[in-house]
Amino acid sequence: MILDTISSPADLKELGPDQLLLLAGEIREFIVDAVTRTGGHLGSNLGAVELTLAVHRVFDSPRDIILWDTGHQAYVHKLVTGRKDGFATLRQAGGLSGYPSRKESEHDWVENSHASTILSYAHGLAAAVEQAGADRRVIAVVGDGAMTGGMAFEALNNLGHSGRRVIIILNDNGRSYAPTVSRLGESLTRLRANPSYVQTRNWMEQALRDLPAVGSYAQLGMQGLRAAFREVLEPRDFFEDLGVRHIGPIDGHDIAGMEQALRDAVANDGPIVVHVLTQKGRGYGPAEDDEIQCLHDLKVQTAAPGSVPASCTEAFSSTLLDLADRHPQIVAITAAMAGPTGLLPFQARYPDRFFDVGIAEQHAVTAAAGMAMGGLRPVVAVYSTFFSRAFDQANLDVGLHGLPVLFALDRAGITGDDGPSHHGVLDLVLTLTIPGMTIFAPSSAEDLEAMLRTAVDLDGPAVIRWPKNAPVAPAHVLAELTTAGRGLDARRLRPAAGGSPVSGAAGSFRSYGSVCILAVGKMVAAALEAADELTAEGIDTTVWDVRVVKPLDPAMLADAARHQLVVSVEDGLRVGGAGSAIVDAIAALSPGRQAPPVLVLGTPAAYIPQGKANQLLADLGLDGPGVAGAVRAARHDAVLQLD
Ligand SMILES: Cc1ncc(C[n+]2csc(CCOP(=O)(O)OP(=O)(O)O)c2C)c(N)n1
Repeated sequence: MILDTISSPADLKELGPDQLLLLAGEIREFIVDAVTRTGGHLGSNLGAVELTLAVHRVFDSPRDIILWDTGHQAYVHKLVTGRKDGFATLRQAGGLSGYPSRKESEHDWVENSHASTILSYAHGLAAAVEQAGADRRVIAVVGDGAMTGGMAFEALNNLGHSGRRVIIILNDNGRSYAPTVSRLGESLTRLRANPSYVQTRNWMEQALRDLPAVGSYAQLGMQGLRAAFREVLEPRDFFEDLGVRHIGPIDGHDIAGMEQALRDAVANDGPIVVHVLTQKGRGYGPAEDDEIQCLHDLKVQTAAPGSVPASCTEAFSSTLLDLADRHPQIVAITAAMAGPTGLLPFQARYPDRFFDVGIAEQHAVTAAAGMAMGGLRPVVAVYSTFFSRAFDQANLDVGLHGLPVLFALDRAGITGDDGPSHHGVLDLVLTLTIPGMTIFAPSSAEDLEAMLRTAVDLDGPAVIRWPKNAPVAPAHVLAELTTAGRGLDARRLRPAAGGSPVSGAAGSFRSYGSVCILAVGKMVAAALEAADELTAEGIDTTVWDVRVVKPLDPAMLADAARHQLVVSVEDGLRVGGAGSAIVDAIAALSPGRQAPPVLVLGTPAAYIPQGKANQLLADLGLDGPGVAGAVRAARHDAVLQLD
């Protein structure tokens, strides 16, 4: 296998065209095999094989700086920079990252995964290279999907203005997760659909080059001719208008052609876009046949026993559709993630009430504010991790106006394989600071449904945040859900509603047994497990499903305050999250009286690595045994203080 002989980019430079062709095939086979085992971004990497080989043959990494937007398409880059053996551990705990990673390789510059940032990094690095007077190129590979993000446009504008020497490779496959939402993309698609275009264009360019250039008038004339030609055949050149040169489009699976274009680009003194057309999922039948997503990513079943994978997304999807049937004002907004957020059925039934805004979370939120001002009821469906991007918009554009925008945050909490930048641990902290925000955290898919029905009738902004894999609701909770919604109430699970105090003198302060656990969302399952352990040890334990993090249910707070120790547990940042709000609320409940201590359990202010979500939660002490252990230790201290 040629692939076995490649341990660094230098090895690629020795290969002839036939060997490169064979190598591209081997790489595809290797990636399909590896990703089928571990899960990961399949379609994007299969489309970027030749592109990556060409880049590494023309440039000299790491002296030349090669950057990848989003970073999900960098598997081939990893393979040719000496990391082939690590692919068995791709996205596993302690294994190869699914994105570029500085600690893995000197060829990786950016720890990424959030889209549309790379042109800004490139601008910064090019400025530093320039100041150092170094002879290094900066190359940024960006997809047409990532090009729809605001930061990409901001950076392009700045690059065009500053004239920094950055080679931008626009990897245009017409897709992000779904077909890319962009007029720029549409005109590119028109070009792609015309097979004779590239040929005609090359022929014209050659003819223009062959014209004898006599003096500056002839040169000017040639430029004019070129411009006129472009007007006829190409879309209005957006990039050139910004001051960024644009060459292409060229065939992104033709290594030699790409190499030539990249060498031409090196000669350019300023920012330049080399526009390449690629086919997402290329060379793998199932990906090529997946018309919408081209197997953008591949999932491997990771749900823990007793949980229902993606059941929350499905509950959101079907309930929203049901609500939309009855409320014509409901509209749904996604930032390029209609499939993963469960909005495809909504899009199919209500195409006019569905908005895919591109990878543009900030724009999505302020657009939702505008829609709400106009009388619509927007539901913004994004992953928790991407919501952070739009905090300012949620706070000032939605919150300050008190607008009824509903944020539906999927993949909240510890997510797992995608690593530090994908964990949804900030949403509670962020949304808790927005005045007037109602915050729901369902502990089951069934409760998510009930909450969604409540939330769409609220007057102001609201958020519902849920994990990828939610536990199945306990039978008695299920029965309750089918009979009545709970509005904004919390739910006491142990002792069950209507049950009597566990121990202590009725009516007195702290009369309800020793420990009260207030659990948020998915953490309800861990709290119940901990309560089983503690009760078996003779520690009376009350458990509440908080359900609504803001406003907190006064009945739950009053009940909690009667215990010796209150414990809050959430799968989000400990500092400033639901637990902090509970500490404040319990202290405010009993002015003048000694409030019970509150033990706040949550994730640390740290970049949490990749791994299986449940294992990571256990490592953080956020599973049943972890919560029980923390309660034992804290109760010991509390009892010492209180007795
Ligand atoms: C800010 C942000 N929002 C959403 C995503 C989820 N996401 C990951 S890859 C991707 C599509 C990227 O499309 P493109 O840049 O065209 O690359 P391709 O996979 O098509 O090569 C999206 C939306 C993200 N990574 N970052």
